[in-house]
Amino acid sequence: LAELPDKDSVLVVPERVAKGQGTFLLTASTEAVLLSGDDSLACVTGALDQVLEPVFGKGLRVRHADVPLDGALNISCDAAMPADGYRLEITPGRAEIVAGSAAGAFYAVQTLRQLIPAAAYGAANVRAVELPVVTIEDKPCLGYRGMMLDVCRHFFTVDEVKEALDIMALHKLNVFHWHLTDDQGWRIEIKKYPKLTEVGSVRSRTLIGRDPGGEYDETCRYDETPHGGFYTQDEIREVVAYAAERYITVIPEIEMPGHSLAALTAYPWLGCTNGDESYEIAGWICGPGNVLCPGKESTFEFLENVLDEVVALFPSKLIHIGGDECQHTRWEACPDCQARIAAEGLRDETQLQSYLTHRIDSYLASKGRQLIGWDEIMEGGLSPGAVIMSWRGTQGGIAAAREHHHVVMTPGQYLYFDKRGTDSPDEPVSLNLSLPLEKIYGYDPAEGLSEEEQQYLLGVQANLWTEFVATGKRVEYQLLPRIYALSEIAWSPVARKSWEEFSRQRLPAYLARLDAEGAAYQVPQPHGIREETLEGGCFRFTIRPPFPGCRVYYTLNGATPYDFDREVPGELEVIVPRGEQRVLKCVAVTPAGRRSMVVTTRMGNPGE
Ligand code: TNX
Repeated sequence: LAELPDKDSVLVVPERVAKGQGTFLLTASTEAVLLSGDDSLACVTGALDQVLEPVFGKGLRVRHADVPLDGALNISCDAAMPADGYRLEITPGRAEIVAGSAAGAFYAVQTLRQLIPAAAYGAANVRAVELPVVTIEDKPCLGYRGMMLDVCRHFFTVDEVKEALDIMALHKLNVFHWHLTDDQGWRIEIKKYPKLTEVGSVRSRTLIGRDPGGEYDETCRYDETPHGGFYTQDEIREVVAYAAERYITVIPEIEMPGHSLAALTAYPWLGCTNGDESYEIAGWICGPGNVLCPGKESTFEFLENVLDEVVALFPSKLIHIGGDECQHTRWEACPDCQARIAAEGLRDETQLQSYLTHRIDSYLASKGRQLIGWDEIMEGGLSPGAVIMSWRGTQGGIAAAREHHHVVMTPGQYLYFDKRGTDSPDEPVSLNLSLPLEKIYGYDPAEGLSEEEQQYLLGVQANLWTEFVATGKRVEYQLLPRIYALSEIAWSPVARKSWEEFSRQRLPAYLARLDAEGAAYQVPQPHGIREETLEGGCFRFTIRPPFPGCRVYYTLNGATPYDFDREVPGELEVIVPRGEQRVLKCVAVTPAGRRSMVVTTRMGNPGE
């Protein structure tokens, strides 16, 4: 592993780093020089502005030249380099970015941002920053580096979506999967079917929680307050353009044939009961009646009309059609579905879903697009052009790759960012499962795939479902710092990854930076203690803060610790008198005042 430019630099491990002596002085009057008259590079100057305006209060002056200039930040493209790759070379005389494409240059600018001291950020009036002399060569190991945001379970404004895109861009991710329709709301304006948003974007109540330890429906509680929102087509175009400026492709998801309660509420004739049934958009859990009727031609006409408007809005080659968690009960009792099964010689309802997927697959292909869906779409027979998004573990993805279909790995056990970070009872209400950072970091998307099969691995994606995520800040909290680990999974070859080095060196520096920038993020718990019950009477803990500058406070009486409580002195000794119990609670507090989840350790002699 190459030495990093600085112990406290926060790079995703690059391919090659060579650190030199000295610094380059980047000032508000340094010029950005675009070489070789390559017009595609012009958009990179926007990225530079975004990085440098918060430092200098303005962007760099841009000029064109034929050769690199001293004292300047020179940017050029070299077709011989890997497409998304780049070289960032900083010498005392000048800075230079040579990239395989404009996207590569964009990533170089993100790396440059990480070389700027955190303290310069947001100041907006800094005169000069010292960049360390270094050569960094880098390229991503996976082409598809994605993040999914569910805007149905809770609606997020255009600005909130843009914030999520900004976070993605900083971490060099390049696919935003936008989950736009579900049982809890239809969020994209479709001109031909205005009720989809007039009716389908508002529901009467929202899930707020459930009994601790309770599972799903039985113990859910709702707020009984209307919730709604949707994006106009202009807003969709605005988001797509904003993403494109960050070299992010937006893949829209239109769920079918399940998870369709919002569409059914707007247009009940899409269901199996001929419009006789009255539907109601769900607060969360809904029954088997959330499925479209694939027995009727009118359903396909609807889907094709919707997709016509969708493909006009999204330039993405891949279009996501959902396909997950579709219950087939309604189809069993539907004369139209049964007639379709008979007419098409299908074996059962599972094949009926596959029939729908096949038809939509060829429809999208006729428009020059490609279908992608959750791994359930494989059941009943894989559609020829389909790309599989493997969420129920990795098996679906592996099976699809064996059948020479492209796959995106997004297994729930590693990459579901809606899960909570720890098992602390203080965690905000979330899915009843936890996903520690180390588990995310350790995921290898190529696992289980032979070398030959790996050519079908497009990449990885993390999913943020939002049943329990109600605000933009909470989105940020669920993503950070997890998306840093995701970025390294997607960007760095497995052989270069090291949890030790990541968690001990780069993560603390990264977190200190997040803290200084005022981000909402999951503050790691203090090191050296965990959620557990210990037997005995005398204990000694060596407790360390999650990153330098944090302080750790504790109580021994079961109360929640605050920053006016006693501070852990590193080595903490706890003596439990005979027959008694002690509850040690610790919390880390960052320089910006953010708190970790409390760690609770119970101690004593239960037998006495
Ligand atoms: C399953 S993951 C779903 C989502 C839920 C998620 C968490 C997937 C394709 N479907 O609809 O939000 O579990 O509850």
